[in-house]
Amino acid sequence: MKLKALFLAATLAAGAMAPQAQAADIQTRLIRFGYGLNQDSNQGRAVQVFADEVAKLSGGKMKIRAIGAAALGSDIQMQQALIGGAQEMMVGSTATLVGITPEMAMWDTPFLFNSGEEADKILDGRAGQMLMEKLSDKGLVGLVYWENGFRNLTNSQKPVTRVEDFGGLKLRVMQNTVFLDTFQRLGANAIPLPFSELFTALETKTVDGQENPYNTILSSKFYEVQKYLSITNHVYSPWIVTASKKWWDGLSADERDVLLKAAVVSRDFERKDTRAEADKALAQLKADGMQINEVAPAEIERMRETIKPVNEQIKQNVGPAVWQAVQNQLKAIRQG
Ligand code: TF8
Repeated sequence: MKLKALFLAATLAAGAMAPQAQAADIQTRLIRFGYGLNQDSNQGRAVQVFADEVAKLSGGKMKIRAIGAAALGSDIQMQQALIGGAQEMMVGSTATLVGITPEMAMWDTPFLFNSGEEADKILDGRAGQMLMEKLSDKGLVGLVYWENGFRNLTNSQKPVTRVEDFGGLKLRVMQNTVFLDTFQRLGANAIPLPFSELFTALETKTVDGQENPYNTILSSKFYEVQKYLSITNHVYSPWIVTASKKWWDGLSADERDVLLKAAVVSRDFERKDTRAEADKALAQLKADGMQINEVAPAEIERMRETIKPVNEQIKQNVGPAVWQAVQNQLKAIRQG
């Protein structure tokens, strides 16, 4: 009887002194997490949520050092740092991964998704996970997709209302052959540039325009250097949270678990936050002086037709199996 009570007391005491995080195999770690947008952006806010969640789940042992505004380099530079093991984590566009993992071009397919919810299902489902796993041969680990969002066109020259209006526009595109091909087919003079050089390029008129979701046009202050915003919603861009595989392979199962769980929390926050902000951002951009036009459905249809051949290039990049899997899954979703 006495022994049993003693045992119980000892167990309780040990329990009180050893919360989950301390019992788990977790080391003190400093994790550099880079991103390209400003701290005051949907990307910056979600990185902070991730950092807080990692701290909470690891009992304060794993510390995320969030470094925004491309202070660690452009998406492509950060990817190389992750592959080499010089940086632990980042979030950036899937489009900038296409040079490393051609299958990622799937998400650059113009007009692929009709809504964010549709994108969530495909990205979080089998196809999205399949493509994420392709990164591991290349030295990267994909954790979750976040929403960058539907992309719209801005420029300093004129409202774009018809396909012909792309003619002669010097348009910055992401560093990716699919985007280059898409905008060349529309007649633009497409110039690939890292995002980190974009504001200056717009300001100095090295380029006339660019395309990004409302959230980014707002958080990167493009309205200061761009007069016209033409609503095209021509493609949905995901962001992807990645880790250096070299580094990841040295983590314990418990540490990986912390990061994966926190990544899911950040994803759910980020999508909600981004969608809520997108709804308000358009009005804000108007208030900031942008001239906004919605491209008519018939003209969107002409855009769609003009860039259809791009799909052939994407199919080649991703392989017929992935392409078909995504199309089938989409069909199933749309049939409810
Ligand atoms: C772009 C993307 C950017 C992202 C960001 C820097 O236009 O849309 O928002 O790459 O992570 O480059």
